[in-house]
Amino acid sequence: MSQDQKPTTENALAMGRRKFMNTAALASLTGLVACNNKSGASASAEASGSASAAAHSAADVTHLKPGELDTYYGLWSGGHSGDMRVLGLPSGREIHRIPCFVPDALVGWGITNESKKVMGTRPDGSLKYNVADTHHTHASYKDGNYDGRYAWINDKINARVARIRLDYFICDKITDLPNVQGFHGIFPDKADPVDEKINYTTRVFCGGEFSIPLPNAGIEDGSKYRSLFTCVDAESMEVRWQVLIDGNCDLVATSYDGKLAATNQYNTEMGVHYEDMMAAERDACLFFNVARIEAAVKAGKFKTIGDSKVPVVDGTHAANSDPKTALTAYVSVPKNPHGVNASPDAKYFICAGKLSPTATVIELAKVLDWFDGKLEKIDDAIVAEVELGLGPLHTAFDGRGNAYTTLFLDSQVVKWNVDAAIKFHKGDKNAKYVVDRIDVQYQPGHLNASQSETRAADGKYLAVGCKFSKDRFLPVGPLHPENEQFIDISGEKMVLLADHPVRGEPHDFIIFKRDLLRPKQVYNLDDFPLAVKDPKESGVFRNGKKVTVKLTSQAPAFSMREFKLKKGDEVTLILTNLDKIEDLTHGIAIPKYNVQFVVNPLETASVNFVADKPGVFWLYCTNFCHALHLEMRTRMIVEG
Ligand code: K7E
Ligand code: CUA
Ligand code: CA
Repeated sequence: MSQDQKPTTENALAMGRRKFMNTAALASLTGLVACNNKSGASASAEASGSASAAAHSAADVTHLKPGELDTYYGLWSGGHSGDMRVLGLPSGREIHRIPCFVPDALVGWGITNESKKVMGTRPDGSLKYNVADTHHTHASYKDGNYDGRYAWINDKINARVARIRLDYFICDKITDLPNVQGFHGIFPDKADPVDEKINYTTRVFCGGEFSIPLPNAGIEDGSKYRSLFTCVDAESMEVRWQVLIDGNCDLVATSYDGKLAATNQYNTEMGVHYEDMMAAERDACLFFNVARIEAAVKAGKFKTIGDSKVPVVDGTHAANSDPKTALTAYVSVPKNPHGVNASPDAKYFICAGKLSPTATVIELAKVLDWFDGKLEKIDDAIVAEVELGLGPLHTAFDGRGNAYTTLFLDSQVVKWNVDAAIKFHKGDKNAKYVVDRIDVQYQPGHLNASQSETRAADGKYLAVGCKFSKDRFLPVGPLHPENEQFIDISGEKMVLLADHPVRGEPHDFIIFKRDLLRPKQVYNLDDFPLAVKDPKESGVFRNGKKVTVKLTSQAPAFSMREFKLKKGDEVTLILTNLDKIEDLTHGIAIPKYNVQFVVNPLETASVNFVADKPGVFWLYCTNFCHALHLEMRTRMIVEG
């Protein structure tokens, strides 16, 4: 195969089509085409029929036998659903959805007092926000690998960051970022820049994408708008500090030594119209010197903005021209880059060009040299800038020196070798850096490989989030699902294994080995201050109009068969599930009162409502828990 170091659209497409035939043919011969579209079927008809045994068994890995467990977890952003999805891979089965920013009727997220406290409420008790747009999810690190403590996910709409506890797979904190709009990229740090003993995540960095007046007043002059880069404490979830910057933030990456964080910038022009945002030929990858920023905050070299008490240091060009004191460094990157990813060998950040057909490789040691006054020009930290194809967006890694970049416009993933790209950039025009290309269906955004963003990148699987599915699934009207594709990257050539429809719009995800997590399947009764620890504590406790109803569940009954209220009572209903057995969840619904939530084994949850409707109401269990599940009811009598 000829090496296309400078791919034009035509040769990239022509080449891709050849590949597509091969891939589709392989897929058809391994049975995948049974549920596939006609392009796959016709391709298979023309195929020579020489699918290798290796490809066959590779495809089989996505089809687990009944009862078999997956070997990887995937944490997927839920997109507009405002939740996090948990997948098992390689099968791609969705196992769980963790509600975060948006109510979820299954578990009663946004209904129970406990979940509303996490989500945030207005003074009248209603939820502060009902919508979200999650893009990026990343998990906490230790020693350069996931440690199974936490994951974080962003809400772009309302500039919130949610933390997920990975022991119980629940969202336990949501933090609003002050003075930020369009909070986009997020990445936890992997170590402390100063204290070597802290080899785990203690900070979460958040990129503010949209520039606004600071503080936000209705000012039309866009040249007065700025963006902020925010650091959130991983444990307390308090906002630690912010950096005022020129341009904007998009995606975020962090170095393995904790010294550097970076964000790619597509709007260094600080334009307010999209034409203006594309005016310059180059934008930037903006580096943050974490230790210096924290020293500046400690030394009181900050201001605050509006009502926020968060220290804001100055990271603009004007304040950071001297490398010896600079908090930030702006590395020039071609036209409206998208995506910045850290290579698992800890050496490089790679920015994809988006409007430029290139990827830019930045060597982190050289960025640190610049901060130390040992590198004259910050742009000399660029060690490669190579053409990959049209519309490069995001990059993943296999731990064997190869990078995989999505090409949005070419509808491809290109596999390329980083060292070869560096050699090519240095002048060795024989260095063949493009290793393989594969067509994907269609227009890929994010991709990620198994363990990609860790030191333990294992180069087995690659998932690709395709923004358009077009003809890949049964038609369901105008709103198409997206197509998440699964690719085997264990060999020299990529092999497409499976398509999965997914509701919009996940953007990003991570994939890691299942033994990195040890989830708990039963709660601890003592973790709930309101727990009703014994059925004998059940009852209706009245204090004037304020009434507390304490209830427990144990299959197949609630602790009270009935209870009485008076019209107008302000009720807090507390339910503890005293069943201790794994998978024995009960639910409770109150007809006409808009209440439904579940309690998992040894969990306690509560709701508030006003008993404003007299009558008889059957509270019933909503999870089929027992042969007598249908009989699991409690009569609530509201006297008029
Ligand atoms: Cu990570 Cu979609 Cu928010 Cu790229 S963004 S695709
Ligand atoms: Cu408890 Cu059904
Ligand atoms: Ca630009």
